[in-house]
Amino acid sequence: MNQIPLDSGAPTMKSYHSEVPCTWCDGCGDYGIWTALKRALVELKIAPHETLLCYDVGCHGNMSDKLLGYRFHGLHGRVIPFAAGAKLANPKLPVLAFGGDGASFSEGIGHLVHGIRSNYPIVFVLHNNGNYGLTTGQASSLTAQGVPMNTAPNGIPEHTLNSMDFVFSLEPTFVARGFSGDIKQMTMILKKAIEHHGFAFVDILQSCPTYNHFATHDYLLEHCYHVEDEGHDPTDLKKARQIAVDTSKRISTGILYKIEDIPSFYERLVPRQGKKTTPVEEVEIVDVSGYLKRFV
Ligand SMILES: Cc1ncc(C[n+]2csc(CCOP(=O)(O)OP(=O)(O)O)c2C)c(N)n1
Repeated sequence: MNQIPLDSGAPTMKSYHSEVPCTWCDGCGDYGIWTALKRALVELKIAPHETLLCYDVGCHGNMSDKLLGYRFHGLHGRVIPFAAGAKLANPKLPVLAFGGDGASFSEGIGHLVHGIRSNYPIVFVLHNNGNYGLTTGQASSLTAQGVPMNTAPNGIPEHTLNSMDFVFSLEPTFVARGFSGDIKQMTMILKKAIEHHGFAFVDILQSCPTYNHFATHDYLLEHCYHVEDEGHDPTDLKKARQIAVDTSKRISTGILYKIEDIPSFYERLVPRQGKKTTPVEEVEIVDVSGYLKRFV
């Protein structure tokens, strides 16, 4: 049965098991991200009923019924506002939002801008497969220039958006990058992102064997390196931006940037100052019939 288990014991990978079979292509990076997500939640002892997982529309969004827990599967490009709203209503709940590069850097890019600048206390995981996967390989703004795609047989005429430079221009408080073939490092990244108290931007370079023939699993395997192995200081903004942006020779992965002393959006809300309760705990039934009488 696909019911959320409410056991009081520590969660295991099995607690997240859904009987809905996966439909991703063989070799899709979504399998790795799916596994790392469950591992991160289990290692943080977060049970399926203790978190909210919000999915955009796309191949990655089809993960929403491939695991148990409270899940929301929304409109294309619109996952961030929903996740932020849910989190502000119930700030005690870890809220994670997942979106593709088509949704997040093309169609819904405005929401990403305001998610980062607002420092909403949520995790945003970018399934960065460099194309619109579900609708069969159209170019997104993160597709490499000159590469033939289904809607651009001669390659896209526009230049590729430098997503990391863009993200850093928005003054983020947490930026990480992972690779869908590295479950161990992705698990570490997701755990740190969940523990971050502001907006955690997690870019996962995801292999898409069907439509992405420029940043393949093998290419990413050969080019990615762990910043933690090179003693990177994630509080060094200048260095973080530089290693995030320059991927010409090799690709930095790990926690690239993190500062904790910037208040989140919720912490900045004046009416919430000093409140011990959350908005969902304050919801009450109000009799409005007295107000309605004014209109009759
Ligand atoms: C508002 C809206 N625009 C377009 C679509 C059609 N659509 C559905 S999935 C998709 C592609 C998703 O690509 P991406 O966000 O990169 O995620 P991926 O499938 O690669 O994981 C598109 C264009 C839609 N469902 N809703």
